This record gives sequence, structure tokens and C-alpha cells, in this order.
Amino acid sequence: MTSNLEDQLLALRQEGEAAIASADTLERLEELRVNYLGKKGQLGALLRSMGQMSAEERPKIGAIANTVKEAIQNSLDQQRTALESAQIEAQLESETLDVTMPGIYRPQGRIHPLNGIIDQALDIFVGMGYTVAQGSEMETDYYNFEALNTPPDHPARDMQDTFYLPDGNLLRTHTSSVQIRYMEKEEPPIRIVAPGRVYRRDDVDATHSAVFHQIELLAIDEGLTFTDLKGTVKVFLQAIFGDLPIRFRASYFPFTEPSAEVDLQWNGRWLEVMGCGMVDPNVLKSVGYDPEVYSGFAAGFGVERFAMVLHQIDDIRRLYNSDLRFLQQF
Ligand code: 2NM
Repeated sequence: MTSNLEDQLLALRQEGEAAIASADTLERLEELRVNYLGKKGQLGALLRSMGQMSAEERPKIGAIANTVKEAIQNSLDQQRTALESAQIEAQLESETLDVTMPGIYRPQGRIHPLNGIIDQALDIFVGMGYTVAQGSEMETDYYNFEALNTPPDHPARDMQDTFYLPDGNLLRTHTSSVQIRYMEKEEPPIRIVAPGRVYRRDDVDATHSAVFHQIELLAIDEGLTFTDLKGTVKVFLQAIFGDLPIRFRASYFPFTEPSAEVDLQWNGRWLEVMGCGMVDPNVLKSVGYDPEVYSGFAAGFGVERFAMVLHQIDDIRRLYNSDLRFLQQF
């Protein structure tokens, strides 16, 4: 009886350890734990038969039962650890991140340097309360010259050779025509900024193009002075180029009086970057404004020239060639 129970316990231990060692999943392992050590498990069943045992045998069998229980629990713990680390290994194996794998090429678009300047300039003027105005690239002689105090025999018409179209219209030589049309429709106070393409019959070289981009601004109000013009131009130029010295130099335009060129001290050299002036009373009259009531200032600059100065571009044609080696630098 006694040795029989002892044999059964040792057999249970052997069988249990073997079964546990060959369990290949955590679920199977849990099944085995319940089967051997659970409340209704095999070890419990054997121990319940101890009830019929003599008092002297009981402690001995009890001690053996304890070592069997510990041995099986030990096997369970070992196998659980082994299965869990195998599971982690398998997961690491299947989820490996190869940091040397080539990425997916996504070609990236950029803002063209000319559009970058235009965006920046418009942002600055819109920030000062200006409205963006645009118009046609084909214009009449009246809006491009006549209304701008530039009559047919005016020397300015020789200075800037114009593309005339067969029907007598022309390609605008500046965006001032936009300002004239705007003033005809609206009453002061006026604050507008006019960006756009303009055309001149220049021979193309490193600094000239027959088509280029201009931005002009115009303010009309009661009591505007040359000081307002200077302040506006200074704030604008310093926002674009940084806090550099600027100077105003007397000049001439048919549509402004007085007129000035604006120079910027860039890398120690004075560069001409803008033209400006107080709107000529004749221009105000041509749009029906009373020059005794209203005054205003205007200024204009070439976007290409700004881009070339800012980005150290040596040839204006680089801005039009769409060479990716050039464009990718921006
Ligand atoms: C410039 C320089 C000076 C100008 C004048 C006008 C208008 F329409 F009011 F007469 N718009 N833009 C102007 C004045 C443009 O560009 C170098």
C-alpha cells in the first residue's frame, strides 16, 4: 500500500516532467498544470488516498508528495520561461526593422526663387494693409503710357522699347497700368500692390530678359508725403534684405515728381534696387482725382534683380531655364 503510493507519486513526477518538457505552447502548459497540480488534478487525487494511511507512514509520504509537487512546479516554471523567451525570439525575428533598407523616393517640389520673393513681398505689404491687384499683360497705349504722364513724344518711350501688337495694343512695360485701372474704379484712400509679368524689347544677356517680373505699390490718401514713402520703402527693404543701410538718390520717372532711386548697401557696395516717387499730379488728374486734395506715392522693383542679389545668382537666365541642379538649391 505505502510503497504502492510512493511508486505512484514518483511515476507521476516522471510522467509530469516528461509531459511538461514536451509542451510546445503556453496553453498546453496551462492544461498540464491544471492536470497535475490543480484542485482536481492527479497529485491531489493521490494525496486524498493518504487518508487511509497509518500515522507513521503519513509524514514520509507527505514529504515525498511535497518534493513531487515542487519538482512539477519547477518544471512548469522552467518550461514557461523557455516558451516565453521563444515567443519573444520569434516576434523579434518576424518584426525585424532593417534600418539599411533604401527608403521610398518621394520627389519634392519647391517654391521657385521668383515666386519666393513675390510671396514674401506680398506678405509684407498685405501686413501693412495693402491689397493685391492684378491685370492684363496686354494693354492699350493709354493705360501703359498716356495716363501715366508719358505722351507719344516723351523720351521715356524711347528709353523703354515696347512690344507693339499688330492691333495697336502692346505688352505692358510695367504694372502701373493695373494701378491706373484700379484708381479709375475706386476712390482714395488706396493701398495696392501689383505683381506681374512685364515685357521690354531688351537684348537678352546676363542681366536682361525680354520678359521679367515686377512688383509696384501705390498709396493714395489725403496728406501723404515723401516721408511716408521713405518709411514704407525702408520697412519693406529691411524686411527682405535685413537691417542694412539704404539711401534715396534723386532720379526721374514721367509718372512721379519728385522721383528717386533706392540703393541698398549690400556686402559693402551700394546696389540700386528700387525706383519710387510721389505720384505726379497729372496722373492723379487722369484718373479723376483732385491733386489739391489727394497725394500719393508709388514704388516699383524687379523681382529678378531682388532674387539675383539675395541668392547671388550671376545670370538672369538661370531663373528661366528650369535646370533642376539650379532649382534644387532653393
Ligand atoms: C516705379 C517707380 C516709380 C509707379 C507709379 C505708378 C502710378 F500708377 F501711380 F502712376 N505706379 N507705379 C512707379 C513709380 C513705379 O517703378 C520703378
